[in-house]
Amino acid sequence: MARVIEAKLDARDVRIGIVVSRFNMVVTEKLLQGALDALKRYGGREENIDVLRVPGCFEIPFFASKMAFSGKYDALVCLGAVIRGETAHFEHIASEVTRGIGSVTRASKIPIAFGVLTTYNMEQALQRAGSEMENKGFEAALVAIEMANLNRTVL
Ligand code: INI
Repeated sequence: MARVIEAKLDARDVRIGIVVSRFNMVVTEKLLQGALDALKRYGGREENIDVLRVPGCFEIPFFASKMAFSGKYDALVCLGAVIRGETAHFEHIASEVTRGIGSVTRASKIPIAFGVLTTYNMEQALQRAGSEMENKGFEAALVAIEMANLNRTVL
């Protein structure tokens, strides 16, 4: 039989850092609420959860890096909303935050769940910031819990 390695969705003993951007706050606060709901639902304890707010998505990788290398967290959740404007600006922000978070998770070996929305308009963003599984913050927090536990296994 093949050995199957899976982790439980149990946040009781998991230290989570959340980096959330304030830009498009009407969306990102809902993502944050979703993430906190998921952590609570799966047993996460308030004293094990830190939330750090940054101005915009471009600033997320900087603090994600500091948190990831601090040794204080088992996993991070990055939350933000990049919404298309009139110019190509949003493409630069979207690619930089994605690339930045990817490099931080690989370099630090701390799992990071990517809860950054990239949408063409506010309506699409709000649709993805609803309740439970329709909330990308909720989904990202579940990924962080699973990855934190998986990271404690044999590998
Ligand atoms: N930041 C976002 O988080 N979302 C956006 O949609 C966005 N757009 O499109 O401009 C955005 N810009 C700000 C950026 O993240 C930085 O905060 C800013 O450039 C200062 O460094």
